[in-house]
Amino acid sequence: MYDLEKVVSEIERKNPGQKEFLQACREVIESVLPVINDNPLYIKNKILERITEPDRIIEFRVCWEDDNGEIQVNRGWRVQFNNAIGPYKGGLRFHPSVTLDTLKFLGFEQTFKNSLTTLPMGGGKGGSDFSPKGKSDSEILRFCKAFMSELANYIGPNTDVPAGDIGVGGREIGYLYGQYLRMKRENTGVLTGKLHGFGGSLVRPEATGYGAMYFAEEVLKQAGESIVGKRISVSGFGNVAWGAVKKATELGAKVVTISGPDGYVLDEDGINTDEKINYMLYLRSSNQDIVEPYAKKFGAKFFKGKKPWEVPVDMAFCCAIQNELNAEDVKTLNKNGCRFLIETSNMGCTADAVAEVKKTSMIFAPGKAVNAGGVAVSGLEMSQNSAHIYWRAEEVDERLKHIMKSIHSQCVKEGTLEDGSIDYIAGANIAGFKKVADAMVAQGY
Ligand code: 2IT
Repeated sequence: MYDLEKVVSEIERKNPGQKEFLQACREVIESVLPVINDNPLYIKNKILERITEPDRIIEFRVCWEDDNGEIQVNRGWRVQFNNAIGPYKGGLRFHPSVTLDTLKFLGFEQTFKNSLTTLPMGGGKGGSDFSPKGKSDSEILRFCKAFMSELANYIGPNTDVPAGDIGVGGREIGYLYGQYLRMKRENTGVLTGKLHGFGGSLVRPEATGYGAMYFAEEVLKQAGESIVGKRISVSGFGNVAWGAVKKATELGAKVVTISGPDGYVLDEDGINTDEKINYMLYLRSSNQDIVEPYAKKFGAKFFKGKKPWEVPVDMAFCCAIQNELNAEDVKTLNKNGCRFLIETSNMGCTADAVAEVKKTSMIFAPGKAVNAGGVAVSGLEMSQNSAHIYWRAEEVDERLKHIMKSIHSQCVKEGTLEDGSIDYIAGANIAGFKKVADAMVAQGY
């Protein structure tokens, strides 16, 4: 029999100082420990010890020349976490906050998320401490070439298929893929999130945000409600927030906030026209990491240095970065009548925030279920690439909807409590875990 605190302190001893990885491990283990303690095969096969240890970590130096001719040195990683159910799959993050700790937590989460999608994908994550902020297009190109020159040795369409994440969008994926093609001369589609003209799936750019809304619709349906007329706050302004705002508006909800490191925008009229929604794409491609220009352009309010959680809403979607929403924010949301907290970024809520939500009647949906639509459509991109075909947008969107519904059903199946309410955290963790654990048992050590 495993004891939670003993297990967690052993992981802490093995991974000193890796707070985010430990936070992610604790959350999953809390949910799955009863399942493990109940299954002699999981215990005998040391599944818990094995599943919290990445298969391997690749760390490399990335040297590139800036526009002044000066050599810059960054660090790059690929964490190949678990390939029991399919090739390693997960994004690349370029952000100054990236450390090995960050990528281990993301790779760990990705393993269970990918399992939930129903598609055959293992878990991986990579990236660099490179900051795209203020960089010119040629600097981004030179960095991407240097990064891929090293990474290309470790990836392949049946071994490891990276994609985008924070700081890595269509442009960066294009540059990375171009370098891979120059080196390997293999059009196998080894990265997902490519532009449509060279193998990218339609709906991939929208997929994470759309998927989050499809999942939220299921949560609402389960609670006997509808998304129509709901007032929503969103944090972030990047790819995920963009897709979420677009779909929420289309489904009849009203999104009133977006945010950046500079503060948040409150648009009481709703971020609801093509011009407003597409302006988010402009903000992102400008590489400045700010949202204030939106307020100036559309006559909305801007709150410098603040987070959007103080705005009264029915539903809150955190779409920016890990640990962006804390216990105080949950208290404020709850006090102001918010009833649904939909974690859309990876581990967007601190452990204290999650504990706080549990004290309220708010319904909480965890990131690894909510945001799985992005990697799911990446999986669909892999299928299209290996079959050398393209699917129509409607077909991809239909499959995405189906996958999000299936993730919701898995959460209900594994997370329904005695009183009939649903613990979405337990549901997602247990469902995601079981498939990977069973594969590991079947494959031996
Ligand atoms: O966190 C995520 O799931 C992603 N960044 C997307 C990964 C992917 O392979 O599409």
